[in-house]
Amino acid sequence: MAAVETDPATSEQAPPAVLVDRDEPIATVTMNRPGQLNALSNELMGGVVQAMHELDRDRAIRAIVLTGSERAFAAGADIKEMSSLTPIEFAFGARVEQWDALRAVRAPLVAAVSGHCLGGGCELAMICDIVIASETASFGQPETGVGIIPGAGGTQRLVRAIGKAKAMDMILSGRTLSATEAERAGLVSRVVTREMYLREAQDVARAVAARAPIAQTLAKEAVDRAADMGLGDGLAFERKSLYLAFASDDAREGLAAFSERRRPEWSWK
Ligand code: CO8
Repeated sequence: MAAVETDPATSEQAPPAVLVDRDEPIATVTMNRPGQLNALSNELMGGVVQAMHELDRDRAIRAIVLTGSERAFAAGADIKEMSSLTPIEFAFGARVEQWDALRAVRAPLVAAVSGHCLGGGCELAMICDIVIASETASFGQPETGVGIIPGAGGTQRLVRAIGKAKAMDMILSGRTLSATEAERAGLVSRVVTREMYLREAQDVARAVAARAPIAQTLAKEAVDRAADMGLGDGLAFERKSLYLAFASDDAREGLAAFSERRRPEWSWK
């Protein structure tokens, strides 16, 4: 498992904040501050972004799993680090760019969530395309309890995922959702046992990676656009994306392979 290079000034003795394990065609990115429940420090977020972008540019990698530890996917932004920021440093520092950079990742992202998934941790899971949860996972947006509000999509993506009533309850009362509740509400794709959550997420990533990569990228973009567009514009965008997929060599290959009863070979063209 490779460690993402971090600032030598801060990481000489500290273990790497992010680990990357390649097992083509998938890779697993592990947040590695277990003692701090994977609180999202600048270094940790920087490591996640760097790893995601390197993997996203690598055509041998077709899906990425993002995970933490069994006790915590991530317990939110690093409160101790954040408390020393000035508002201007907050607004114009790396943090905002890091979140925008994750949104731009085109490869399918599968979150493997166990334990605490709070604040920025829950927002990170929501940026992923598929969320696999351990039965121990617990989802929350507790930011108002420390005097701030969700700032990486919690007031927007959560409402779209589970609706206003439940989102307001989580954000204003600090209520957490169990994995089963989160699945029922639409925040989580699948719930499995504590022993299986990472393996299940990697199996899902392999299934995603086996399908036509251009079609997967276009499908991901179209689904993401659903949140930004009215139905008419969304349907028009979907149709254009279908035509683009249809123009690919991989579409010819996939359609021929079905008729010829063989496994398709994707060329990414
Ligand atoms: N930040 C920093 N350190 C943390 C965090 C955190 N979010 N969460 C846990 N830790 C640390 C603790 O300080 C403790 O460290 P130490 O042992 O050195 O004191 C260690 O992790 C273990 O934590 P606890 O002892 O508290 O463990 P418990 O099992 O007792 O409690 C909880 C677990 C309930 C998860 C508790 O740690 C907790 O409430 N954590 C904070 C949760 C929270 O409020 N999260 C929201 C943070 S704000 C946010 O995410 C805003 C995102 C905005 C992004 C904007 C981008 C532009």
